[in-house]
Amino acid sequence: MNVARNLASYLLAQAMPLDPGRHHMLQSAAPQADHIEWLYWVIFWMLFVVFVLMIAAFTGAGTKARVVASHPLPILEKDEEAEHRAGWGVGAALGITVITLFVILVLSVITGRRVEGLTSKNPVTIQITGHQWWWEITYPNSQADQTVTTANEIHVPVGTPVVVLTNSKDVIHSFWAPNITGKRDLLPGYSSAFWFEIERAGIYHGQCAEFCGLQHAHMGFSIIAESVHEFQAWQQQQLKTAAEPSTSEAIRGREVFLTHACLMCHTIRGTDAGSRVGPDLTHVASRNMIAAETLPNTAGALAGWVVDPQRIKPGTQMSPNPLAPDDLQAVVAYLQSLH
Ligand code: HEC
Ligand SMILES: [Cu+2]
Repeated sequence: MNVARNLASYLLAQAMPLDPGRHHMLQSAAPQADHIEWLYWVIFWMLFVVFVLMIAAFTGAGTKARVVASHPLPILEKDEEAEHRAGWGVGAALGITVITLFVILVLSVITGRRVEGLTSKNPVTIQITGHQWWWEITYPNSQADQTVTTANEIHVPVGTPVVVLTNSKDVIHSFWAPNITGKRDLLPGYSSAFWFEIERAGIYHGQCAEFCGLQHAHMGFSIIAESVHEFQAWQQQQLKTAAEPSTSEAIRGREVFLTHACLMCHTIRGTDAGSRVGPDLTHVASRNMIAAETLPNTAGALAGWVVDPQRIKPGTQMSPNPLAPDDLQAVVAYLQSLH
């Protein structure tokens, strides 16, 4: 099986080079995705064999029963012997089909079990809350000031079980990072849990997999798997309150932020902004992307987003902010100082 699987993986990679870091079911980086990939290849080869047998049978039948147009149709005589054989043939084919489907069913159940199985030795716990159309990520702690809150970018340590608690603020979303594990629905008002563990460091892309409204396609996320050391450093940095702006422009930007609508929807810890309609911006500059993997986290993209998010993600909960150009520049400078 492994040879067949590797051969197929190899051929696929030749035909369609896989881009590490993007989402791909056939490039697993975690034991659970491994199990799912294994099931994929088992079913793939079973169906391949069925396909070849079917084509062979059709070809055989086609060559045998050719009717030549110029000849009159032969008068068929009832051939007891042949009918008997055909009956057995159909019966056998039916039996094999039922057995094959049953084997697939059993393998699916076994794979489901393997994916579920929880080995929680010193897990990291994260809470993922779905919003239209972004992901709120918290690392809960019994002490409120030790809780990290971020958006759309999930940092986890490599080789450590991660327990994920899920919930949704509005409609059903589905968390899907194909390199890591199967889909998990996030249901409003209903908490559930699953776990994963990543074997190889890297950035793995994920996507909402349950249609959740207009901007469903712009509801991506990424999982950043790093060494335990890097993860802890990241966590320590995220625990800090917002950096004090050091340039006069950034100081003015904070002023703009706190005197405009921004503070009605966003939190920046260490300032008066403490609302949770939108993502926590305390460390927004530490993220690679904004708006759920829709834009790179650059000055230009930030400015475009802040002025008119409705043009980038029509329907998003963030209202347009027609700021004067120098106010906009100042607010962007401030956001970029929030490491
Ligand atoms: C009515 C609520 C609301 C207001 C007002 C608002 N925002 Fe937002 N903001 C949101 C929501 C919701 C999102 C997430 C949108 C998404 O990703 O689909 C968001 C996203 C962002 C992001 C991207 C964060 C990330 O990590 O993806 C930035 C930056 C941002 N807002 C800055 C601002 C600034 C600056 C202002 C004020 C000029 C402001 N917002 C006003 C609701 C608001
Ligand atoms: Cu969705």
